Amino acid sequence: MCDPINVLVTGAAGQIAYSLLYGIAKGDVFGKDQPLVLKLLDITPMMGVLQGVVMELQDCALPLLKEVIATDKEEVAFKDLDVAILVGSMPRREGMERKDLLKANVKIFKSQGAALDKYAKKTVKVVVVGNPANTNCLTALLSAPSIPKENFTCLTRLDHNRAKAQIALRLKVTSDDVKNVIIWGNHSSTQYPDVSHAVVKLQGKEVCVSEAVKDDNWLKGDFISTVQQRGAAVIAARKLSSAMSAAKAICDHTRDLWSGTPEGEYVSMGVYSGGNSYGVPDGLLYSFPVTIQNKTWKIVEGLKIDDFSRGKMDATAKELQEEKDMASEFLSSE
Ligand code: NAX
Repeated sequence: MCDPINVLVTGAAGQIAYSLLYGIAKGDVFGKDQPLVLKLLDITPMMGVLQGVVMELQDCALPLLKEVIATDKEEVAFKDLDVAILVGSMPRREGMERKDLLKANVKIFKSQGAALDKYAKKTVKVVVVGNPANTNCLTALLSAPSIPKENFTCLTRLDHNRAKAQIALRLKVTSDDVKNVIIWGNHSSTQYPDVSHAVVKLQGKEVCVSEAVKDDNWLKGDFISTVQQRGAAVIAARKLSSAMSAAKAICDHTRDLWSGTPEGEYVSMGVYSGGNSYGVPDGLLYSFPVTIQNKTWKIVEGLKIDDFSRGKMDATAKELQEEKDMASEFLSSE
């Protein structure tokens, strides 16, 4: 067995973490022979609840879990990290303006970015989940100048999995028969779920999703809005936001970052745009199709973009630019 790695989950007393921690601790993400130390960060009023989570993790009696450290202190949580999964954020309260929400989150992710910069390993891989995920990720990245920008990613895998699942349900196959769907842009209702390059396995043969579905109106209409609005639909039905599926998506995202993507397959991930791919402006944290090898992601280049896609990709970039401008204002005034 190798040395344990240090993995942090923030928002550890929350509902996504409750579904996520077991998967990580039993080896679904870093492999069945990778021991780990789990660090759990939440805010001070949640320390009692967090102790309950610690007890349950202990009671799972998992061989890979060497130690659990629960804390409300960033200097403890961020020390020597190999992986940081930032789930905790300020939730939107009733009547709260988008601007106020952004401001509260800039404060959190500026502080956590600075803590990464100061205490974590320079090789740390950072996965931001807490919303607004793309802009929170950008805030953390900008606040951690000594860590490579490429080490920061944000979660759009839940949207990616939702898109796969909608196609699979429509074609009466399983999700693993569908590959290379893309989520472009922001993890918000402006995201663009795109299946123009996706393929599906039907009777042992790979065919384009558009040929298999044979309904362009659906693909350009209800399919897109169903994926965009899926989070709201889950809240309406469950009276709580997605947790099980979010935890699964975080496991998928982090496992791929750690071990790579399968040959011939790409996944969606929010990453730093250098301004050289698909006309997305430099400096946005935008979801692209990526492949991963040796713990390094690469944007899939050269996919053909038609006018319909172009419009949707630009609209979500515009929203991200607005969020970025607002966050920058708060970043400099904080
Ligand atoms: P919960 O409200 O159940 O849990 C959040 C936890 O974060 C709470 O325990 C809270 O005390 C803690 N927290 C707040 N501020 C903190 C800070 N500064 N440091 C450490 N912990 C802090 O929310 P949950 O359902 O678990 O969702 C967590 C976040 O994930 C939300 O922001 C949510 O919007 C976001 N999501 C993002 C998704 C994505 O695809 N990017 C999908 C799922 C989810 O909606």
